[in-house]
Amino acid sequence: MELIRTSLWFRAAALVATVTVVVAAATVSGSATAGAPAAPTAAEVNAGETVSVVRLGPFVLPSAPTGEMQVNRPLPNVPKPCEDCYITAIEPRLVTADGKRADMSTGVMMHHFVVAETAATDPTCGRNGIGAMGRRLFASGDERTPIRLPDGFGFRVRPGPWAGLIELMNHSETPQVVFFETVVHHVPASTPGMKAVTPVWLDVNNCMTSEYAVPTGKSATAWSWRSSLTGRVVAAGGHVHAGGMGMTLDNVTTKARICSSRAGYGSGALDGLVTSMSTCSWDSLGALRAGDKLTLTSMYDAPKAMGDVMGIMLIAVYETDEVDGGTTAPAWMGRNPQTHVPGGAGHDHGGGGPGH
Ligand SMILES: [Cu+2]
Repeated sequence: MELIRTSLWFRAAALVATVTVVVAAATVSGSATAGAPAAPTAAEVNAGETVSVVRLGPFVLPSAPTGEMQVNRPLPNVPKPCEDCYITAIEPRLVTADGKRADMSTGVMMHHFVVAETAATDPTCGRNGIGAMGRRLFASGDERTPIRLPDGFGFRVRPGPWAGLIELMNHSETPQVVFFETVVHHVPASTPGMKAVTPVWLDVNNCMTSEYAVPTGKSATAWSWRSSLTGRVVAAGGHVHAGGMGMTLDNVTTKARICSSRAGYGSGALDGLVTSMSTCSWDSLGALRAGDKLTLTSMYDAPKAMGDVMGIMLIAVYETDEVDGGTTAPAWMGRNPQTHVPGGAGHDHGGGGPGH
């Protein structure tokens, strides 16, 4: 994936990856939208779960004398949190060497992290474009959305390598060293009753750079996919950039809303930045049959026209013929995004380089 558009690209120092098994509760960045109900996240450690922290880094971010410094690199071998296990929750974070949150309050932006199973084929891209890296499994933007699957569901970790991509930015005039971590909850594969889910990546500009253009003001951009899977959607979470209101996912064939993922915005040093996306997680967010048309709609209220925003939703599908099983998800998980987009959204952080 060739996204290097700055001469200031810098190859980071040798990558050291470690997996630490932590038995205590995970820490969670509390960024849920005030007052709104939230889907279950990685905040709690459920009975039988082990929590592992997969740490990537250090990433050395040089100072940004001309506005921003970018580290954009493939990660050919991302360590797995466990083997022969199910992942039940994931929380991404970007931290300094002493474990403090690294973010735009000190000029650091977590642009994106994507991890894929290299031996598996991506459900929506095949091996085309970004699908060359394999089946996309999990991703994080600067909002660092934690996701928890409903009780009894898990992503089955299978033999074979994982690979990733990471892009980080330093907008400050001070060099910085950061680590990317995923806090992963998992249970052994032998856990009775666990149901495996399939990760499916839905994207307004799928298989390519994921970037698309929005005009000034309100816009809704739709993208559709004919499902190749039969089952139930059990989890979903979106990703938009500054200026985004959120996104919805509908099964157009059955005329059913599956999930609405709303953007939340920060304040103070994080003013104008997306700091949270709501997620949906339930044992049935909606039935899905092979051939059904799924439509993703990405909504922006942009203070200016932008050429490089994103609209991505990752969903987890429990493949089963019992598509009408499970229980009905609470109505708020399907509500339209109604987030107010602050006036500062979409501004350049230092300007000149790639957008965010
Ligand atoms: Cu993005």
